[in-house]
Amino acid sequence: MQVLTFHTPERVPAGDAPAAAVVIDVLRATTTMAWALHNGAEAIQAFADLADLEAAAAAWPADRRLRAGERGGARLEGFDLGNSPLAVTPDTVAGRRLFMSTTNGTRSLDRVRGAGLLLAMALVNRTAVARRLLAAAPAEVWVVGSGWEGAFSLEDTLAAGALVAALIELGAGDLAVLAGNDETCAAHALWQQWQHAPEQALRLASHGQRLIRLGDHDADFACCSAVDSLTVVPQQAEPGVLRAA
Ligand code: 3SL
Repeated sequence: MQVLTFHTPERVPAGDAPAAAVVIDVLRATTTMAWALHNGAEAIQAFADLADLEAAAAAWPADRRLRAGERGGARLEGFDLGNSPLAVTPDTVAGRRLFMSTTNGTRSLDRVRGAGLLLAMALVNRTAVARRLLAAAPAEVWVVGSGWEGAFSLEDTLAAGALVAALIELGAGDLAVLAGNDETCAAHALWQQWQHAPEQALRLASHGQRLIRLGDHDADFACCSAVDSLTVVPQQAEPGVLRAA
């Protein structure tokens, strides 16, 4: 299985959809999605566009929906939730669908929604995602970091490297996974550097610094850097809708 890494959704080639894609937004969209599904949310419906989100949410029973999301790290006005993985507790989300839009993560999902197999990954579920990929065994997988408004982000490429390391550890073969894609080799090297201190990397990252400026996010950093703390795999079940797999 060859891994092609794209640091941002903007770098994903237009045209053909891949057989398999993994979208990463460690801080914090895909971490929050994984926790919400782990805690019993019925599904996550992801939107790049807020008007589309409002229309779809309005058509859903009020007692079984939550609007969740942020722009620039701050909760969207009038929404039930922001984008913290700590807020998606079982009491809040069980049995409900989250209609979700975030600055970068939901745009990344939208970019590869045509993939045959589409998974959402963060550090919290990287080994579970690696196992799912190995079971599906696509010849090629596109790993898409969300970045920040078109720019590289340390934490998403770090997580891409963590996924690559897990694939190799689980027997995918290092040459098969790495060869021929410089971004994948660089992501793997980044993980070798930070694997014993992922929270430190998240705090140093430009978006980590943005969250620190916005206020106390200590618990978010601890949660988002807890490697392999979950076994849930958010998987696209219909366009834009992710369910636990
Ligand atoms: O960019 C995104 O999609 C968000 O995850 C950003 S934040 O961590 O919620 O600010």
